[in-house]
Amino acid sequence: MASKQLGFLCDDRTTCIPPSLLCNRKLDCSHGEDESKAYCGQIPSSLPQNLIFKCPNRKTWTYIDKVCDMRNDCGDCSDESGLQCSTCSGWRCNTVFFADCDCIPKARCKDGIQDCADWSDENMCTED
Ligand SMILES: [Ca+2]
Ligand SMILES: [Ca+2]
Repeated sequence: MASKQLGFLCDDRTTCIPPSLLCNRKLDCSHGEDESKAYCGQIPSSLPQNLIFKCPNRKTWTYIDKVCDMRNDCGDCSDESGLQCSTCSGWRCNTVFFADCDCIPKARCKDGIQDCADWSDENMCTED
């Protein structure tokens, strides 16, 4: 996980939950304030604005802990772009699945399934 982690502090002032657990329909704070109307009534504007990432395409948004997690949450990979994410902890290539951006998890190297347009995930990438 990235180092700049911000979270949501529950009312007990001890439990800090990852932003993406806010309004996920599961009670993660002991009193359920992470699912309260105050935060979840008008998503995303009711959410704490420092915990969300507005996609540059202005069409959608995601939680800040979903930025640079190797998954395409903005739909156009803008949450995974090299501008956002300086490092790729997996393997970087042009991917063939749109759900992936240009960085795939190392676990998908040499797994017998093509992830990169040039097959480099199966030919060159090593899982370590
Ligand atoms: Ca929750
Ligand atoms: Ca993402």
